[in-house]
Amino acid sequence: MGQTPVDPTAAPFPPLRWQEVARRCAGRRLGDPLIYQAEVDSTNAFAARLVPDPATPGAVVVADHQTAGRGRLGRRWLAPPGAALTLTVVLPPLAAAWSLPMIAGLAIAEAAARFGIEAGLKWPNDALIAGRKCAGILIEGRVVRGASWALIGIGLNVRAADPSLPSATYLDAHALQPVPREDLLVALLDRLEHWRERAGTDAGAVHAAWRARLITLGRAVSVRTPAGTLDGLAEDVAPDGALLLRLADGTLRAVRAGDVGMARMGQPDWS
Ligand code: BT5
Repeated sequence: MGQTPVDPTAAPFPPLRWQEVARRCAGRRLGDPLIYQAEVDSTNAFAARLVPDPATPGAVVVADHQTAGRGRLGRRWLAPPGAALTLTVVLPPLAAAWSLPMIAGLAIAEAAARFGIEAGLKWPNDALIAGRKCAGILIEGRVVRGASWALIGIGLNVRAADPSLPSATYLDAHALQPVPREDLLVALLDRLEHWRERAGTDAGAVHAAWRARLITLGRAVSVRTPAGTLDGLAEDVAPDGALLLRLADGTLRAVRAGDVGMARMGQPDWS
């Protein structure tokens, strides 16, 4: 299915019917309370300001528009107003913080699957459809009285992607009919809750499910790390999520942070 460029003169996308989402999440572990903002700087920044008051585990901040949406390493997250799901889930201190990107990635892929869309995961924090990025995850922490609260930020393109991002895609471009953002958000929180509980009882199962969805594995990659770029074969992922990279000299290197470029026609593409 082709992608249609965003027409700036077209009617704006309708706001999220957040009251409906709040009603459907009432009494659940995630999404009660659901805090809606029509416009905010960044849902992660807003959520950080909320912790610890109210220190509500499972609180979700969702916005229709971010004026300063954040990616990793100072990068930006861009989305036309009302076109994406942009949210942050506030979780209490967790022992296995390394499982958070896994949980979030699995939740994105499984929520998309409920609408017949197959999304793969790119190490460490992207979701892709047909090779293009449809979602990103930003995990941040907020330390309060020695305890580190987790902020799971998710941006998922639904109606459109920002026209300045040629390698981005959005769910509706791959769906037979428009994906209702309300249903998608409820599905996303449901899958997050499922995998978060699983992480507490069977971390190995979370790792295995995440690993099975990683499209990065088995490919020749270039990984930009804080210490420089590494080329090699993305062989596997360690239990803590580190990428295990087989270098040309045969050694196996565990990479904990970086951006993966996958070779496309001989040129690494980091987008
Ligand atoms: C990420 O960073 O992909 C994490 C994005 C997390 C966004 C959510 S939205 C809700 C919450 N509140 C926030 O403020 N942030 C989180 P990174 O791996 O650094 O990727 C950033 C790069 O992806 C940018 O430099 C662009 O190239 C590209 N990009 C930006 N917006 C995009 C979009 N909507 N779709 C696809 N690619 C995008």
